[in-house]
Amino acid sequence: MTSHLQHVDPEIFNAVQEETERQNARLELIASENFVSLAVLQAMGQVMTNKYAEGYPGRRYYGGCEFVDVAENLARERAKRLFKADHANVQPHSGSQANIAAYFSLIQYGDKVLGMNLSHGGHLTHGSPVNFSGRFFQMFHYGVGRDGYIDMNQVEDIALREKPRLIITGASAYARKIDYAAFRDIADRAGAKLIADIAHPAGLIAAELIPSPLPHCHLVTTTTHKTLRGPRGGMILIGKDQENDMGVLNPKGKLKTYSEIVDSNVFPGFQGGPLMHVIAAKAVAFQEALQPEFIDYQKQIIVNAQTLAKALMKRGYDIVSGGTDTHLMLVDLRNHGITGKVAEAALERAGLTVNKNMVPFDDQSPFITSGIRLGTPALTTRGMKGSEMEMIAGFIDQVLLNSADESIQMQVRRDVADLCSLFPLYNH
Ligand code: DSN
Repeated sequence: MTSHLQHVDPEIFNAVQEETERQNARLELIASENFVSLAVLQAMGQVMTNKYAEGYPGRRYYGGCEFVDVAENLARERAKRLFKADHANVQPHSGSQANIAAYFSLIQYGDKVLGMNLSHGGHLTHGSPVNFSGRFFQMFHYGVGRDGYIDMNQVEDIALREKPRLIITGASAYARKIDYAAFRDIADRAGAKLIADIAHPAGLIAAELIPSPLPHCHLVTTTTHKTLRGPRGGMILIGKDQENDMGVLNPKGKLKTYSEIVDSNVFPGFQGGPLMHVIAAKAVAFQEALQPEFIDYQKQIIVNAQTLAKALMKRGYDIVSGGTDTHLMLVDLRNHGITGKVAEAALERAGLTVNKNMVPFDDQSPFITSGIRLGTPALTTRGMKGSEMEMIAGFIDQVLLNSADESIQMQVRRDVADLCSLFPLYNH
Protein backbone atom coordinates (compact mmCIF):
# COMPACT_ATOMS: atom_id res chain seq x y z
CA MET A 1 0.00 0.00 0.00
CA THR A 2 2.67 2.51 1.01
CA SER A 3 4.50 2.03 -2.31
CA HIS A 4 1.42 3.40 -4.13
CA LEU A 5 1.40 6.40 -1.85
CA GLN A 6 5.10 6.97 -2.39
CA HIS A 7 4.58 6.93 -6.13
CA VAL A 8 1.41 9.05 -6.29
CA ASP A 9 2.15 11.59 -3.57
CA PRO A 10 5.75 11.60 -2.32
CA GLU A 11 5.14 14.69 -0.18
CA ILE A 12 2.42 12.99 1.88
CA PHE A 13 4.41 9.74 1.88
CA ASN A 14 7.39 11.57 3.37
CA ALA A 15 5.25 13.29 5.98
CA VAL A 16 3.87 9.88 7.01
CA GLN A 17 7.40 8.46 7.19
CA GLU A 18 8.55 11.35 9.34
CA GLU A 19 5.52 11.10 11.60
CA THR A 20 6.23 7.37 12.03
CA GLU A 21 9.80 8.21 13.00
CA ARG A 22 8.63 10.96 15.38
CA GLN A 23 6.28 8.55 17.14
CA ASN A 24 9.05 5.96 17.35
CA ALA A 25 11.85 8.17 18.63
CA ARG A 26 10.04 10.38 21.15
CA LEU A 27 8.25 9.84 24.42
CA GLU A 28 4.52 10.40 23.99
CA LEU A 29 3.13 11.80 27.23
CA ILE A 30 -0.02 13.47 25.90
CA ALA A 31 -2.71 11.90 28.08
CA SER A 32 -5.28 11.71 25.28
CA GLU A 33 -3.04 9.90 22.80
CA ASN A 34 -2.20 6.26 22.26
CA PHE A 35 -0.83 3.87 19.64
CA VAL A 36 -3.36 1.54 18.04
CA SER A 37 -2.56 -2.08 17.20
CA LEU A 38 -1.57 -3.07 13.68
CA ALA A 39 -4.95 -4.80 13.33
CA VAL A 40 -6.78 -1.55 14.14
CA LEU A 41 -4.50 0.35 11.78
CA GLN A 42 -5.22 -2.13 9.01
CA ALA A 43 -8.99 -2.01 9.62
CA MET A 44 -8.90 1.77 9.10
CA GLY A 45 -7.02 1.67 5.81
CA GLN A 46 -9.38 -0.41 3.73
CA VAL A 47 -12.22 -0.29 1.19
CA MET A 48 -15.08 0.38 3.61
CA THR A 49 -14.07 4.04 3.33
CA ASN A 50 -15.71 3.88 -0.12
CA LYS A 51 -19.17 3.01 1.18
CA TYR A 52 -22.10 5.29 1.93
CA ALA A 53 -24.26 3.81 4.67
CA GLU A 54 -26.51 6.55 6.05
CA GLY A 55 -28.91 4.94 8.49
CA TYR A 56 -28.29 1.96 10.75
CA PRO A 57 -27.68 -1.78 10.09
CA GLY A 58 -30.69 -3.26 8.32
CA ARG A 59 -32.21 0.22 7.80
CA ARG A 60 -29.92 2.05 5.38
CA TYR A 61 -30.63 4.66 2.74
CA TYR A 62 -28.25 2.94 0.28
CA GLY A 63 -27.97 -0.50 -1.26
CA GLY A 64 -24.92 -2.73 -0.91
CA CYS A 65 -24.60 -2.35 2.85
CA GLU A 66 -24.58 -6.02 3.83
CA PHE A 67 -20.87 -6.14 4.69
CA VAL A 68 -20.57 -2.78 6.38
CA ASP A 69 -23.63 -3.88 8.40
CA VAL A 70 -21.52 -6.79 9.68
CA ALA A 71 -18.86 -4.33 10.84
CA GLU A 72 -21.31 -1.97 12.55
CA ASN A 73 -23.25 -4.78 14.22
CA LEU A 74 -20.01 -6.26 15.59
CA ALA A 75 -18.88 -2.84 16.83
CA ARG A 76 -22.21 -2.24 18.56
CA GLU A 77 -22.45 -5.69 20.16
CA ARG A 78 -18.85 -5.63 21.38
CA ALA A 79 -19.22 -2.11 22.80
CA LYS A 80 -22.35 -3.24 24.67
CA ARG A 81 -20.51 -6.22 26.15
CA LEU A 82 -17.48 -4.16 27.05
CA PHE A 83 -19.41 -1.48 28.93
CA LYS A 84 -22.40 -3.57 30.06
CA ALA A 85 -24.67 -1.28 28.09
CA ASP A 86 -28.15 -1.82 26.65
CA HIS A 87 -27.30 0.34 23.64
CA ALA A 88 -24.28 1.68 21.77
CA ASN A 89 -24.22 4.15 18.89
CA VAL A 90 -20.79 3.80 17.28
CA GLN A 91 -21.26 6.38 14.51
CA PRO A 92 -20.11 9.68 16.08
CA HIS A 93 -17.06 10.89 14.19
CA SER A 94 -15.50 12.27 17.38
CA GLY A 95 -16.11 12.93 21.07
CA SER A 96 -17.42 16.41 20.26
CA GLN A 97 -19.92 14.95 17.77
CA ALA A 98 -21.02 12.44 20.39
CA ASN A 99 -21.53 15.26 22.87
CA ILE A 100 -23.57 17.49 20.58
CA ALA A 101 -25.88 14.59 19.68
CA ALA A 102 -26.16 13.62 23.35
CA TYR A 103 -27.03 17.16 24.47
CA PHE A 104 -29.78 17.50 21.87
CA SER A 105 -31.13 14.07 22.77
CA LEU A 106 -31.96 15.37 26.24
CA ILE A 107 -32.40 19.16 26.07
CA GLN A 108 -33.29 22.04 23.77
CA TYR A 109 -31.41 25.05 22.46
CA GLY A 110 -31.08 27.70 25.18
CA ASP A 111 -31.57 25.35 28.15
CA LYS A 112 -29.47 25.59 31.29
CA VAL A 113 -26.55 23.16 31.60
CA LEU A 114 -24.07 22.60 34.43
CA GLY A 115 -20.61 21.35 33.44
CA MET A 116 -17.05 21.38 34.73
CA ASN A 117 -14.99 24.50 34.30
CA LEU A 118 -12.46 24.05 31.48
CA SER A 119 -9.73 25.67 33.55
CA HIS A 120 -10.38 23.16 36.35
CA GLY A 121 -10.11 20.13 34.06
CA GLY A 122 -13.37 20.20 32.07
CA HIS A 123 -13.64 20.03 28.29
CA LEU A 124 -14.40 22.56 25.54
CA THR A 125 -17.72 20.82 24.83
CA HIS A 126 -18.76 21.13 28.47
CA GLY A 127 -19.68 24.78 28.04
CA SER A 128 -16.73 26.80 26.81
CA PRO A 129 -17.98 30.10 25.31
CA VAL A 130 -15.97 29.45 22.13
CA ASN A 131 -17.64 26.05 21.56
CA PHE A 132 -21.18 25.13 20.42
CA SER A 133 -21.97 24.12 24.00
CA GLY A 134 -21.30 27.60 25.38
CA ARG A 135 -23.08 29.25 22.45
CA PHE A 136 -26.20 27.06 22.29
CA PHE A 137 -26.89 26.63 26.00
CA GLN A 138 -26.90 28.73 29.14
CA MET A 139 -23.90 27.30 30.93
CA PHE A 140 -23.01 27.15 34.60
CA HIS A 141 -19.75 25.71 35.88
CA TYR A 142 -18.45 23.83 38.87
CA GLY A 143 -14.81 23.19 39.63
CA VAL A 144 -12.41 21.64 42.08
CA GLY A 145 -11.65 22.81 45.60
CA ARG A 146 -8.22 23.91 46.80
CA ASP A 147 -7.48 20.21 47.40
CA GLY A 148 -7.84 19.51 43.66
CA TYR A 149 -10.92 17.26 44.08
CA ILE A 150 -14.31 18.10 42.51
CA ASP A 151 -16.21 20.31 44.93
CA MET A 152 -19.47 18.35 45.24
CA ASN A 153 -20.93 21.00 47.55
CA GLN A 154 -20.50 23.53 44.77
CA VAL A 155 -22.10 21.13 42.26
CA GLU A 156 -25.08 20.73 44.58
CA ASP A 157 -25.41 24.45 45.37
CA ILE A 158 -25.38 25.51 41.72
CA ALA A 159 -27.66 22.65 40.64
CA LEU A 160 -30.30 23.34 43.27
CA ARG A 161 -30.14 27.10 42.72
CA GLU A 162 -30.11 27.17 38.91
CA LYS A 163 -32.12 24.00 38.21
CA PRO A 164 -30.26 23.14 34.96
CA ARG A 165 -32.00 20.77 32.55
CA LEU A 166 -28.73 18.83 32.21
CA ILE A 167 -25.58 18.13 34.19
CA ILE A 168 -22.54 16.90 32.28
CA THR A 169 -19.79 15.26 34.28
CA GLY A 170 -16.42 13.99 33.11
CA ALA A 171 -13.23 15.86 32.33
CA SER A 172 -10.12 15.99 30.21
CA ALA A 173 -7.62 16.97 32.89
CA TYR A 174 -8.90 15.48 36.14
CA ALA A 175 -6.91 12.67 37.73
CA ARG A 176 -9.36 11.36 40.32
CA LYS A 177 -12.32 8.99 40.31
CA ILE A 178 -15.71 10.64 39.85
CA ASP A 179 -18.63 9.87 42.16
CA TYR A 180 -21.31 9.33 39.49
CA ALA A 181 -23.91 8.18 42.03
CA ALA A 182 -23.56 11.49 43.88
CA PHE A 183 -23.93 13.38 40.58
CA ARG A 184 -27.11 11.41 39.82
CA ASP A 185 -28.54 12.15 43.23
CA ILE A 186 -27.95 15.88 42.69
CA ALA A 187 -29.31 15.72 39.13
CA ASP A 188 -32.50 14.03 40.34
CA ARG A 189 -33.04 16.60 43.06
CA ALA A 190 -32.44 19.45 40.58
CA GLY A 191 -34.72 17.90 37.95
CA ALA A 192 -31.78 17.50 35.53
CA LYS A 193 -30.69 14.76 33.18
CA LEU A 194 -27.15 13.42 33.58
CA ILE A 195 -24.48 12.74 30.95
CA ALA A 196 -21.00 11.39 31.75
CA ASP A 197 -18.28 12.05 29.21
CA ILE A 198 -15.73 9.28 29.73
CA ALA A 199 -13.54 10.13 26.73
CA HIS A 200 -10.40 9.96 28.86
CA PRO A 201 -10.89 7.04 31.27
CA ALA A 202 -13.02 4.79 28.98
CA GLY A 203 -10.39 2.03 28.92
CA LEU A 204 -10.01 2.05 32.70
CA ILE A 205 -13.81 1.86 33.04
CA ALA A 206 -14.08 -0.97 30.51
CA ALA A 207 -11.48 -2.88 32.54
CA GLU A 208 -13.51 -2.15 35.70
CA LEU A 209 -10.55 -0.52 37.44
CA ILE A 210 -12.49 2.64 38.26
CA PRO A 211 -16.26 2.95 38.72
CA SER A 212 -18.55 2.99 35.69
CA PRO A 213 -21.06 5.81 35.18
CA LEU A 214 -23.40 3.64 33.09
CA PRO A 215 -25.72 2.62 35.94
CA HIS A 216 -26.12 6.26 36.97
CA CYS A 217 -26.40 8.30 33.79
CA HIS A 218 -29.05 8.86 31.16
CA LEU A 219 -26.31 8.88 28.51
CA VAL A 220 -22.57 8.25 28.44
CA THR A 221 -20.33 9.67 25.72
CA THR A 222 -16.78 8.75 24.90
CA THR A 223 -13.99 8.83 22.38
CA THR A 224 -12.52 5.54 21.23
CA HIS A 225 -8.88 6.55 20.79
CA LYS A 226 -7.55 7.48 24.22
CA THR A 227 -7.17 4.84 26.97
CA LEU A 228 -9.50 2.62 24.94
CA ARG A 229 -6.79 2.39 22.24
CA GLY A 230 -9.03 2.34 19.21
CA PRO A 231 -9.28 4.49 16.09
CA ARG A 232 -9.99 8.22 16.40
CA GLY A 233 -13.76 8.50 16.91
CA GLY A 234 -16.69 8.79 19.29
CA MET A 235 -19.53 6.72 20.74
CA ILE A 236 -22.70 7.11 22.83
CA LEU A 237 -23.69 4.45 25.37
CA ILE A 238 -26.89 3.83 27.32
CA GLY A 239 -26.70 1.70 30.47
CA LYS A 240 -30.40 0.98 30.77
CA ASP A 241 -32.52 1.75 27.74
CA GLN A 242 -36.17 2.61 28.34
CA GLU A 243 -39.00 4.81 27.13
CA ASN A 244 -38.16 8.46 27.61
CA ASP A 245 -39.86 10.57 30.27
CA MET A 246 -39.60 13.77 28.21
CA GLY A 247 -42.71 13.18 26.12
CA VAL A 248 -40.82 12.55 22.86
CA LEU A 249 -43.09 10.48 20.59
CA ASN A 250 -42.37 8.32 17.57
CA PRO A 251 -44.48 8.57 14.38
CA LYS A 252 -46.89 5.97 15.80
CA GLY A 253 -47.56 8.21 18.80
CA LYS A 254 -45.67 6.00 21.27
CA LEU A 255 -42.94 7.27 23.60
CA LYS A 256 -39.54 6.82 21.96
CA THR A 257 -36.86 4.92 23.84
CA TYR A 258 -33.67 6.78 24.75
CA SER A 259 -31.80 4.71 22.17
CA GLU A 260 -34.23 5.77 19.42
CA ILE A 261 -33.76 9.40 20.43
CA VAL A 262 -29.97 9.10 20.43
CA ASP A 263 -29.82 7.26 17.11
CA SER A 264 -31.93 9.88 15.37
CA ASN A 265 -29.86 12.71 16.83
CA VAL A 266 -26.61 11.19 15.56
CA PHE A 267 -28.13 10.49 12.13
CA PRO A 268 -29.87 12.43 10.62
CA GLY A 269 -29.62 14.97 13.46
CA PHE A 270 -25.96 15.92 13.32
CA GLN A 271 -24.15 13.59 10.92
CA GLY A 272 -24.49 12.20 7.45
CA GLY A 273 -22.69 9.10 6.24
CA PRO A 274 -20.88 7.12 8.94
CA LEU A 275 -17.16 6.40 8.51
CA MET A 276 -17.54 2.66 7.96
CA HIS A 277 -13.78 1.94 7.86
CA VAL A 278 -13.43 3.63 11.24
CA ILE A 279 -16.42 1.72 12.59
CA ALA A 280 -14.74 -1.51 11.45
CA ALA A 281 -11.61 -0.43 13.32
CA LYS A 282 -13.71 0.37 16.41
CA ALA A 283 -15.03 -3.20 16.28
CA VAL A 284 -11.46 -4.53 16.21
CA ALA A 285 -10.41 -2.32 19.12
CA PHE A 286 -13.43 -3.42 21.19
CA GLN A 287 -12.57 -7.06 20.47
CA GLU A 288 -9.03 -6.38 21.73
CA ALA A 289 -10.45 -4.65 24.80
CA LEU A 290 -12.59 -7.70 25.61
CA GLN A 291 -9.45 -9.88 26.00
CA PRO A 292 -8.07 -10.56 29.50
CA GLU A 293 -4.71 -8.92 28.58
CA PHE A 294 -6.51 -5.60 28.20
CA ILE A 295 -7.18 -5.54 31.95
CA ASP A 296 -3.47 -6.06 32.68
CA TYR A 297 -2.63 -3.31 30.21
CA GLN A 298 -5.05 -0.87 31.86
CA LYS A 299 -3.72 -1.78 35.31
CA GLN A 300 -0.22 -1.01 34.11
CA ILE A 301 -1.35 2.38 32.76
CA ILE A 302 -2.51 3.34 36.27
CA VAL A 303 0.57 1.90 38.01
CA ASN A 304 2.78 3.81 35.56
CA ALA A 305 0.90 7.07 36.16
CA GLN A 306 1.16 6.64 39.92
CA THR A 307 4.87 5.80 39.68
CA LEU A 308 5.54 8.83 37.47
CA ALA A 309 3.53 11.11 39.78
CA LYS A 310 5.41 9.89 42.87
CA ALA A 311 8.78 10.23 41.16
CA LEU A 312 7.97 13.82 40.19
CA MET A 313 6.66 14.68 43.66
CA LYS A 314 9.89 13.26 45.15
CA ARG A 315 11.72 15.81 42.99
CA GLY A 316 9.60 18.68 44.35
CA TYR A 317 6.89 18.91 41.70
CA ASP A 318 3.39 19.83 42.75
CA ILE A 319 0.85 17.37 41.35
CA VAL A 320 -2.73 18.71 41.50
CA SER A 321 -4.69 16.73 44.16
CA GLY A 322 -1.42 15.09 45.27
CA GLY A 323 -1.50 12.15 42.85
CA THR A 324 -3.71 10.22 40.47
CA ASP A 325 -6.26 7.39 40.36
CA THR A 326 -6.13 7.21 36.59
CA HIS A 327 -3.89 7.51 33.54
CA LEU A 328 -3.04 11.19 33.87
CA MET A 329 -1.76 13.90 36.16
CA LEU A 330 -1.61 17.65 36.15
CA VAL A 331 1.71 19.21 37.17
CA ASP A 332 1.41 22.70 38.66
CA LEU A 333 4.70 24.41 37.77
CA ARG A 334 4.18 27.61 39.74
CA ASN A 335 6.63 26.51 42.46
CA HIS A 336 9.28 26.06 39.74
CA GLY A 337 8.78 29.53 38.28
CA ILE A 338 8.14 28.40 34.71
CA THR A 339 4.99 28.44 32.64
CA GLY A 340 3.32 25.54 30.89
CA LYS A 341 4.18 27.10 27.54
CA VAL A 342 7.92 27.25 28.30
CA ALA A 343 7.87 23.74 29.78
CA GLU A 344 6.07 22.25 26.77
CA ALA A 345 8.57 23.83 24.35
CA ALA A 346 11.65 22.78 26.36
CA LEU A 347 10.37 19.20 26.72
CA GLU A 348 9.55 19.07 23.02
CA ARG A 349 13.14 20.01 22.17
CA ALA A 350 14.26 17.16 24.44
CA GLY A 351 12.02 14.61 22.73
CA LEU A 352 9.22 14.46 25.33
CA THR A 353 5.79 15.39 23.95
CA VAL A 354 3.40 16.91 26.50
CA ASN A 355 0.74 19.62 26.47
CA LYS A 356 0.62 22.81 28.45
CA ASN A 357 -2.53 22.90 30.56
CA MET A 358 -4.38 25.30 32.82
CA VAL A 359 -4.23 24.28 36.47
CA PRO A 360 -7.06 25.05 38.91
CA PHE A 361 -7.01 28.73 39.99
CA ASP A 362 -4.48 29.50 37.25
CA ASP A 363 -3.34 33.10 36.91
CA GLN A 364 -2.04 32.59 33.36
CA SER A 365 -4.05 32.57 30.12
CA PRO A 366 -4.90 29.32 28.29
CA PHE A 367 -2.13 30.17 25.78
CA ILE A 368 0.52 30.35 28.52
CA THR A 369 -0.82 28.28 31.47
CA SER A 370 0.90 27.31 34.70
CA GLY A 371 0.97 23.58 34.18
CA ILE A 372 1.51 20.56 32.01
CA ARG A 373 -0.66 17.47 31.69
CA LEU A 374 1.08 14.10 31.54
CA GLY A 375 -0.41 10.69 30.74
CA THR A 376 0.86 7.14 30.46
CA PRO A 377 -1.39 5.24 27.97
CA ALA A 378 1.00 5.57 25.01
CA LEU A 379 4.15 4.77 27.04
CA THR A 380 2.40 1.73 28.50
CA THR A 381 1.39 0.50 25.04
CA ARG A 382 5.11 0.49 24.18
CA GLY A 383 5.71 -1.84 27.13
CA MET A 384 7.27 0.67 29.52
CA LYS A 385 6.98 0.03 33.26
CA GLY A 386 8.07 1.44 36.61
CA SER A 387 11.81 1.77 36.00
CA GLU A 388 11.17 3.66 32.75
CA MET A 389 8.75 5.98 34.60
CA GLU A 390 11.53 6.76 37.10
CA MET A 391 13.90 7.53 34.21
CA ILE A 392 11.31 9.71 32.51
CA ALA A 393 10.71 11.70 35.72
CA GLY A 394 14.46 12.29 35.75
CA PHE A 395 14.43 13.51 32.13
CA ILE A 396 11.53 15.88 32.85
CA ASP A 397 13.29 17.26 35.91
CA GLN A 398 16.58 17.81 34.07
CA VAL A 399 14.81 19.68 31.27
CA LEU A 400 12.57 21.80 33.47
CA LEU A 401 15.39 22.80 35.80
CA ASN A 402 17.34 23.93 32.72
CA SER A 403 14.60 25.12 30.42
CA ALA A 404 16.88 27.61 28.62
CA ASP A 405 19.84 25.22 28.26
CA GLU A 406 19.75 23.66 24.80
CA SER A 407 22.79 21.44 25.39
CA ILE A 408 21.01 19.68 28.24
CA GLN A 409 17.91 19.33 26.05
CA MET A 410 20.03 17.74 23.31
CA GLN A 411 21.61 15.32 25.80
CA VAL A 412 18.17 14.32 27.09
CA ARG A 413 16.97 13.95 23.51
CA ARG A 414 19.70 11.37 22.90
CA ASP A 415 18.80 9.54 26.13
CA VAL A 416 15.12 9.60 25.09
CA ALA A 417 15.97 8.14 21.67
CA ASP A 418 18.05 5.38 23.36
CA LEU A 419 15.14 4.51 25.65
CA CYS A 420 12.64 4.55 22.79
CA SER A 421 14.83 2.23 20.72
CA LEU A 422 14.35 -0.44 23.40
CA PHE A 423 10.55 -0.22 22.94
CA PRO A 424 10.03 -0.08 19.17
CA LEU A 425 6.65 0.67 17.61
CA TYR A 426 5.10 -1.23 14.69
CA ASN A 427 8.25 -3.26 14.13
CA HIS A 428 6.62 -6.45 12.91
N1 DSN B 1 -8.16 17.07 23.02
C1 DSN B 1 -8.54 16.08 24.01
C2 DSN B 1 -7.59 16.01 25.11
O1 DSN B 1 -6.42 16.21 24.86
O2 DSN B 1 -7.97 15.75 26.23
C3 DSN B 1 -9.90 16.28 24.48
O3 DSN B 1 -10.74 16.53 23.40
